[in-house]
Amino acid sequence: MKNRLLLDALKCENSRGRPPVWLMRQAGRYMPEYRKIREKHSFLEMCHSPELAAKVTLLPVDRFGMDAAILFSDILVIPEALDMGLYFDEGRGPIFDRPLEKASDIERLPNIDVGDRLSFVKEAIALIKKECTVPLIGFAGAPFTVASYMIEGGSNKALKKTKKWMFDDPASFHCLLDRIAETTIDYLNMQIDAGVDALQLFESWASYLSFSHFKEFSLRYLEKISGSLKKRDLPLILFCRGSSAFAGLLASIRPCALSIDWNADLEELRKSFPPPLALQGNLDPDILCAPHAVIRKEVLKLLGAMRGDPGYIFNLGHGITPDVPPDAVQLLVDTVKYYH
Ligand code: 1CP
Repeated sequence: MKNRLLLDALKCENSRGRPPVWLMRQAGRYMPEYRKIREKHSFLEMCHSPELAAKVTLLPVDRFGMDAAILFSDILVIPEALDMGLYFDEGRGPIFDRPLEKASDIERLPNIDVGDRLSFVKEAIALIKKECTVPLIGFAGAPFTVASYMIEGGSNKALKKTKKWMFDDPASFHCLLDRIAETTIDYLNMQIDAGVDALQLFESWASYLSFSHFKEFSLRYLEKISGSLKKRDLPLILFCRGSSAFAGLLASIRPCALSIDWNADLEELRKSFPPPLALQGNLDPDILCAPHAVIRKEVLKLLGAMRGDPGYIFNLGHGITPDVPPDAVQLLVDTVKYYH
């Protein structure tokens, strides 16, 4: 691996004068090269094919010069492996044929050998590691977020069924979170064995939880997962929508890094969370649809605020959206890379 900037920043030991840069969802629909492959294959076919997943993982690194690669896959391959019947509808996003509707449905989830059911991920990582000159980030969804898809039956921006279950029957809701956490631990340990250099957990829908419910239904499982990874020194990044509100709680379980949403003043937040905690974020992804002068100004503003910070990783506050023009991404990356 030639470029170790991300790994240095994760240890809060980056003294290169500029932070590493990568973007959540960097391997996705905003790239014409991605859309070209996608014309011939469904999204799940791409996830299931180690060759295609490896190729797509490397697309943004090769085109834009990112300092890290993130495995091309999805948080929903875990419920797919648990026989939930996942498919992607072009208009509606992910859909499960057999959503969980009641506590007894949890018993229906099979005990799986992750290394066997998700071997395509292992193979993709091996292929990527052969070619990649930057650190490879593996990932999984956090239990609350994954459970919400399994209960809602797909993408739903209200989470009414999930929260109803959580409040009506917290005991069985915990059973489900625990089942997902156990499978996720096996899955992340498989990714570690296959050679990833860092891991990120996505608790994308944490912002639906109150402070105390976040502690009970999210944090507890993030802690369980982070304490069960077989390589204790492998850097773990925690991403949450709502991470600025939950930063103190997240830091209390001692991850390597927090990925912060764009609502926070990162420079201010840094004062409460000094190294050795690394911080990642937090540009508003919609800025990438603004005129170039605005993008440059906002990127420079964030770089200035975090200047000289040995544990800062430049990223967005959430994933890049499909409407972002590729030249905006190049401008962002170049502005970070030529900053001094
Ligand atoms: O149609 C297409 O081509 C598929 C679009 C797509 C892509 C490119 C989906 C469907 N997932 C992905 C890749 C993906 N998903 C990655 C790959 C690595 C990268 O480039 O970052 C990662 C890390 C994810 C993670 C993911 N999937 C999350 C957590 C991150 C986040 O943004 O909060 C979530 C919530 C999903 C679910 C998902 N996958 C895809 C869709 C459309 C959705 C639903 C999103 C929603 O409910 O709004």
